[in-house]
Amino acid sequence: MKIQILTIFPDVCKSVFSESILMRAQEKNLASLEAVDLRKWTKDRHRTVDDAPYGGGPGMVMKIEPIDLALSEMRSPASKVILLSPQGRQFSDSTARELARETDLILLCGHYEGIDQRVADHLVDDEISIGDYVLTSGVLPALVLTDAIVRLIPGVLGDEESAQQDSFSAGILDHPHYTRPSEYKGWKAPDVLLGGNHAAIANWRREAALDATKKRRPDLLRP
Ligand code: 9D3
Repeated sequence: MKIQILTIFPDVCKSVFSESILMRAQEKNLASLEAVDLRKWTKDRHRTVDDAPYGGGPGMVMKIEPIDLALSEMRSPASKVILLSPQGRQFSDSTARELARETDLILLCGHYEGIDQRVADHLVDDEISIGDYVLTSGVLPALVLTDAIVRLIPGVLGDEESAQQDSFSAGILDHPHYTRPSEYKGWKAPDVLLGGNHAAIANWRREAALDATKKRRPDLLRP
């Protein structure tokens, strides 16, 4: 799986790519992660990627030309190009699973007030948002997609972690977790977890997960 993030903030991506599970996935050759600087395809002295909006109004709009040149050079026949934008369909666990089946993703990040509409209309295959809140750019959403997708690639997580993965996508919240000490400032871990009765522990976890879901995310129980 190759993921390229096209952005004016490549260093933000590089720092995320170089830690923890994303780093490990690259070392194991399970993922190739690349941060690509959009300014590479500018021709003027100021490396301009934006301009004032036609029709007037505040803010700046990203120009189509550097994006078109970049995508022409970056894309292969297998590439799927995704624009991160507040107007996109909302990202979810099922979108992550769908995208994890691709081999070549190009994630295009918007900055400023928006992107020339002709980019969405003619140059990309899909348009995705990560939720209804306003961020300053599409770079964090691109990293959110990358993180959610890469952890689904077989072999990226250890066996223990991937079992966890199943229970999370089962549409219910995880059960609470505890570790030593069994009592801290008078706050106790549940006794049942300290005994060795594995059937009782499994029952407690199932009930606790269901209780947490009913209380905090009842929407997950009736879809
Ligand atoms: C005034 C209208 N704004 C749209 C809600 C303009 C605007 C704000 C912020 C345009 C772009 C942005 C930057 N955000 C993204 O590019 C973005 C985003 C987001 O802000 N929230 C959730 N998902 C995403 S994906 C890309």
